[in-house]
Amino acid sequence: PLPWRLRLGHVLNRIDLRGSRRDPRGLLPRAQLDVSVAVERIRPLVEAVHEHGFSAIREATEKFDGVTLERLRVPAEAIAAAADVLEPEVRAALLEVIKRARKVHADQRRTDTTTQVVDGGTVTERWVPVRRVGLYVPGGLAVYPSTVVMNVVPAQEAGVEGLVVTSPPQIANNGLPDSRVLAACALLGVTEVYAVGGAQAIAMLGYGADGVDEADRCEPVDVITGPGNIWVTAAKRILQGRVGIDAEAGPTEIAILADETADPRHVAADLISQAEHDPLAASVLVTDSPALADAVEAELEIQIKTTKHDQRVRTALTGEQSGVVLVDDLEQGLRVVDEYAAEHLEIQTRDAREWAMRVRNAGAIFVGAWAPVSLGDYAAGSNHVLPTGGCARHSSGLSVQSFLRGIHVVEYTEEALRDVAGHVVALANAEDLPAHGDAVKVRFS
Ligand code: HSO
Ligand code: ZN
Repeated sequence: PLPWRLRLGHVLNRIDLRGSRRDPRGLLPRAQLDVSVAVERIRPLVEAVHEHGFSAIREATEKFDGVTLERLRVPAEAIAAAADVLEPEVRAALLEVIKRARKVHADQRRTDTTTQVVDGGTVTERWVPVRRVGLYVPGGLAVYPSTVVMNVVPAQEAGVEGLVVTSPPQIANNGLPDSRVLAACALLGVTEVYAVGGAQAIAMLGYGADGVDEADRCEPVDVITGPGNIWVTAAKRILQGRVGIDAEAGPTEIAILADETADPRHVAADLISQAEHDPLAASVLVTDSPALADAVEAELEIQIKTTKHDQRVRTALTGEQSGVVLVDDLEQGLRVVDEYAAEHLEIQTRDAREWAMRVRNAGAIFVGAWAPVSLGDYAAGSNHVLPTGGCARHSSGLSVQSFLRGIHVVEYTEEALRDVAGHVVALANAEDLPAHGDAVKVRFS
């Protein structure tokens, strides 16, 4: 371990960047997750599903989920029944969060624009939804009806006609996906649901698969979205190109930029909240206040004692991917959080909004004391499928845009083409592609 990385009896690693003008790159805590190794390990399974369909899916499901699949597709009655047994307070909560998410995502819809390039020449950009989308909803350490909402709502608002959800079968639910996941599908009007998880689910979505009969067939999709474990991510990487995929989702992350005005109880609770997802989850505090760092440490010790998933939380917080980064001032803090490019970034500082507006790299930003990440996980109206592992430097979270393609429609009159013909010919010749120029000239000879 390097000298500036100290544990000192704390829960979190300490990384002291004070007095250092060094580029923070490489000094920040982050798990190294090698998807490429998983890609090679999972490729035979993906190929088996491509070749053998149902029998390969069935075999993998037996092995990984301990469930013998009778059919791929969840019967309509089972989806309806799940909605019937849903606890009233969970139903009310889901309905409210669906409403909020719809409001935000409806505003992301794009209108076609026509640009008059020259007299007689226009380019229209048509925004067209993809035809069919597969949404993966993970099982594993937790089940995620909220993720159903976050995937389905933007796809629906984009105008996608074919929406498929797939989620691992649960032994506890008679080999069907989690009952609350099914209930969320019912509330959203999704009727095509498959009881398949893991890499085999991604392969099924990508290649399509025959089930036990005509009604059990899964047609291939055009886009696959949704988080999953490393095998799911690896399978998505294999299928990419044949289908579109969203940004790769690794273990969840929270970074908090805080000064001495932050409430250590809030900061500690928020760090714990995302650590609860996964022993590999990352919780990072960036602060210019050593006093706050100490107070947060003290709070973590108190709060970990009573949190339900204390094992997981402690493993995540003490892991090398988590830590406190001490900085000289918030300007340096801003450079650090930009370099880190967190999936979730909270700003708990004086003038939080101004700092938030200066951040370049983050999946989503939560401003001030009253916007914890958990609000965004469920009920802010924002999306919680967000880029992790630094992908926020180049990618955005799930949105209506994830399900649209912009198609340029080019319309030129004879005169408008004649006017520009010389330029086309000149460039065609410069690229030694004279037939390109000929295709214009032939129209005027
Ligand atoms: N924090 C997770 C989303 C989630 N949290 C679902 C609770 N349920 C990744 O953004
Ligand atoms: Zn969460």
